[in-house]
Amino acid sequence: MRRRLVAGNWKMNGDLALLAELDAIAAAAAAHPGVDVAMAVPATLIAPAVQRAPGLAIGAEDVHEADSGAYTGSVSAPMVREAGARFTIVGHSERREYQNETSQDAWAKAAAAHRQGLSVILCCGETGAERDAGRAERVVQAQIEKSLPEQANGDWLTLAYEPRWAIGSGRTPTLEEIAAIHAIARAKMRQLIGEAADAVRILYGGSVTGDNARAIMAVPDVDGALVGGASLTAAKFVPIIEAAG
Ligand code: G2H
Repeated sequence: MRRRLVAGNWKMNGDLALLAELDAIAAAAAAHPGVDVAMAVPATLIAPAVQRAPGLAIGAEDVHEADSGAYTGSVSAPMVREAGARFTIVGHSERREYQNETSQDAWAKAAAAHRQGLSVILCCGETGAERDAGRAERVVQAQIEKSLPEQANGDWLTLAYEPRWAIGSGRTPTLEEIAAIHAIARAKMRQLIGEAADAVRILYGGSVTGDNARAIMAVPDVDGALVGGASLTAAKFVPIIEAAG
């Protein structure tokens, strides 16, 4: 039985003042012990977020694949772990789009994070053009094939399906479209890591709100949500936790 996970992703937003939102989010998480709640924040906010909300799983939005070295501006898995992160996102579509990251990069980053004992949310998802061309399923299968670490299991890895055209757009796929991709993602993981795939959670991400979360999380093989815009305030994020509970 997979526990539901509701994970926020602040992206390049937030400051020390915004950490006050974590108080009500942590309270909602405590009130819903059957739901795992996590929040990925900018690297500079990890330590103060952990201090503000010690009961909440605070994570990073990305890590470099190397533990250290001459990579100006990058942040490594040991660094975010030392700051108090318990997990990291890797392979987010905004990293793929603006930093030209590939599925192979996501694989290496996931492995680097796992070496440090961090949990990983590994993202995949097709572009609008790929969906329009009828290639969504094949694209997601290929991304999983290239990015899923061989040693992946549900103890430390979560997959997130985020159709790029749904991110921050207010548009979401139909529930049938979500179900279809989650089913092929599960099948692809089974092919790659066998029965361990059954314990790997698959989150849906892309314009999740308090209004659509309940219906989306009722779809088979949807084990929670990765939430961007609606994670920036407790008023918007708490209803998603409640919908999962
Ligand atoms: C997808 C999602 C969170 P949003 O990127 O990762 O963002 O909920 O704003 O579409």
